[in-house]
Amino acid sequence: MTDTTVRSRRKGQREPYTRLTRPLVREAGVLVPASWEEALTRAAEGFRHGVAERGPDSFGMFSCARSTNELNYLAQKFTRVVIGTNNVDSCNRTCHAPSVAGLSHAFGSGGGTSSYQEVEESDVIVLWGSNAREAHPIFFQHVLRAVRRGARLFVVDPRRTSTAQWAERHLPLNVGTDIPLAYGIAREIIHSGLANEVFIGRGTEGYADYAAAAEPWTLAETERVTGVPAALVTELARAYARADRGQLCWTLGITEHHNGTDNVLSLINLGLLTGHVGRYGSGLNPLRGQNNVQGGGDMGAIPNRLPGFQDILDPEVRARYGQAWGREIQPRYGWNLTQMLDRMERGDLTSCFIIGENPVQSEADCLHTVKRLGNLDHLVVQDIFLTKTAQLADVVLPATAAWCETDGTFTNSERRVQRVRAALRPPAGARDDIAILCDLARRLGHDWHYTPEQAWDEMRALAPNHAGISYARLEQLGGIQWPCPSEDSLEPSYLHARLWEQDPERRGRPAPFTVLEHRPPVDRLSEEYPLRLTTGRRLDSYNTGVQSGGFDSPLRRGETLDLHPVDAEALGVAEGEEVLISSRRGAITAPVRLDRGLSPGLAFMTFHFPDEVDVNVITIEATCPVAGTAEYKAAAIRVDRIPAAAPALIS
Ligand SMILES: Nc1nc2c(c(=O)[nH]1)N[C@H]1C(S)=C(S)[C@@H](COP(=O)(O)OP(=O)(O)OC[C@H]3O[C@@H](n4cnc5c(=O)[nH]c(N)nc54)[C@H](O)[C@@H]3O)O[C@H]1N2
Ligand SMILES: Nc1nc2c(c(=O)[nH]1)N[C@H]1C(S)=C(S)[C@@H](COP(=O)(O)OP(=O)(O)OC[C@H]3O[C@@H](n4cnc5c(=O)[nH]c(N)nc54)[C@H](O)[C@@H]3O)O[C@H]1N2
Ligand SMILES: [Mo]
Repeated sequence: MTDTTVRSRRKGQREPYTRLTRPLVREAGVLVPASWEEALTRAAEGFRHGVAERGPDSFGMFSCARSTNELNYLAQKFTRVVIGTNNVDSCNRTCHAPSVAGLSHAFGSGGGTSSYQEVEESDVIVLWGSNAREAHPIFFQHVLRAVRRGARLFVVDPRRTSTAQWAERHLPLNVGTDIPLAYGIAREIIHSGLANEVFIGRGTEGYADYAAAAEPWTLAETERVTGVPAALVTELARAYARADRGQLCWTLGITEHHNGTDNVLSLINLGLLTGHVGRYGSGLNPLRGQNNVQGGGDMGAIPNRLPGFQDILDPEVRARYGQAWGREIQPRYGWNLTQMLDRMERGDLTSCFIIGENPVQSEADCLHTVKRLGNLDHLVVQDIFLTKTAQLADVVLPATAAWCETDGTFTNSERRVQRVRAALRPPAGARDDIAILCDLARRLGHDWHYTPEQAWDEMRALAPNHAGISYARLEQLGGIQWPCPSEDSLEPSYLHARLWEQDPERRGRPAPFTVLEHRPPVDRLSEEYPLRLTTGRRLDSYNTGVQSGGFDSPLRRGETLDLHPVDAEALGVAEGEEVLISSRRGAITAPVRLDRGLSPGLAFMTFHFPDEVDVNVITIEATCPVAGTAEYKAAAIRVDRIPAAAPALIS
């Protein structure tokens, strides 16, 4: 533990954040109210100055996965055209970037391959590292409909979550052992003669190496490493392989690891092995995080893709967009969010525009993030609340809330674009995200005037997979899945049917199996830090709690350290007792809650109450080298009783 200050405040209901209704600017170190005119001028001048002094790559944009596709389209265009860099990203980096990386590696496209309707009509559903009952409650209704129809539900999670309680079988694996478990399942499928030879022969490559790599993962070895009883491994393997329609859905239990992309690939391997992809009812689906994080990436608010998920390194693509936008696109990938934070530390990235993100509380090892943001010359935050991140800004711009106060579209985890409409009047003084962005662009020499529909139409004229999705059609059909290249037709609800084609020409690039190595969590358990902490969500709260923390709810019980009763007893702590929780990064305090759904040695916390218990002070920033996502799901901690004299420590 390097920082001995304990970060916790009195538990209980925090003061609600009040909606931002006036711009703020920093004067003599303090944020003070300002007119829109002054705040916008300061924001724009800061960016202009930064670019003039240090070039466009000294700028970074964090775009908002809560806001509309139209805002995300314009945020990436602002970055690429008004500023001239590809440094644009969003919370997808903390979340499903490994899913996008893994799926594009295998199939050339980063979207989930199936649809909710197909999930309802499938025979076997595997929810892997996903607590959908609490984190995807709407999607979970589709799962339950399938279960009522007789589908078999398997849940792979170290904790017996409320999702697992609905499952026919729960596979309680040790944190960070997903690759061994996937290999054990694969070997069992292969040895039972259940591999889908037709699909493997037609649609894949690299099978022999993969099968050889699975060979050491006998049932005994799999059970030893993962902790999952061999009988459950066999049962899942056979059920999934024999299913006529099998759905494999995953979320952060898979992605939020130092090897998140490898974890995703280990599940894709299972889909390829069984042929559960590329046909109706079978699919490989990441259930995405924030309401429009799928859309944000589709719109190009990521450093390596232009709208429509088109690769920036493709010169033809770049030329097309460059021509339409009147500025050449840089022929290289920008920095992702993780890299941008690193570049702040090194002094290379000096001005930053954060729209609807709260990295001060959401980043792993967040005290480090605060230091990095503190290095910036110019920070502009556009949010609906004065978050802890906004409190560090030079200029704060009050926005309207996309989900209820603005017009536009969102895209969900089944790639379905849907209209959203302003249903509430925004508080006086707040301005629409798009209007603010246009105003800033105008101050920087670009005559931007966009309605949401104009932004959308400009985007779909450039992005072939969105070309057929007009507002009129969305109105008429209630929602349309991409790809949708034509206004006259609809594509099937699932992707990659080509992989089943007999004709190699039509089949195109085969999907590769990937040979993977098991690499356990970076934060090793030791005598000093003997417990495994995993972090995640609860139904009653949302992310850093900015939007969900400020009102009373009979459901919400505040932050706790969830422990198995066996550990609590060994530590001599009782339910409700406030304890000291330390990792190699820092320390916090929280009351203990007993949970028999955990296994001994495993603890759980959320990150929903950071104003009271800032759990990201103790999480580790070890990141996936491919996707940049941090290992939020595996920290090593110790828990100590707080001696009577210790409260003086607590700040
Ligand atoms: N109510 C609510 N809903 C939300 C959110 C919210 O804050 N509140 N946030 C939204 C966002 S941004 C996202 S990204 C999604 C996230 O949705 P989920 O990923 O479902 O949520 P988490 O609770 O973070 O993690 C899921 C599970 O991963 C398990 N897990 C931990 N380590 C491992 C491991 O090594 N292997 C496996 N297989 N599993 C492991 C945890 O025990 C946990 O139950 O939810 C979205 N929906
Ligand atoms: N320990 C731990 N930490 C985690 C995770 C974990 O599992 N464990 N999960 C990670 C994941 S998956 C995610 S996605 C991140 C989330 O990280 P963040 O995105 O940084 O956190 P949120 O609390 O979702 O903050 C979203 C912000 O958007 C603002 N906002 C909402 N709507 C609008 C709008 O329409 N316009 C504008 N301008 N602003 C708006 C909200 O007020 C809020 O400040 O956290 C990550 N952090
Ligand atoms: Mo997320």
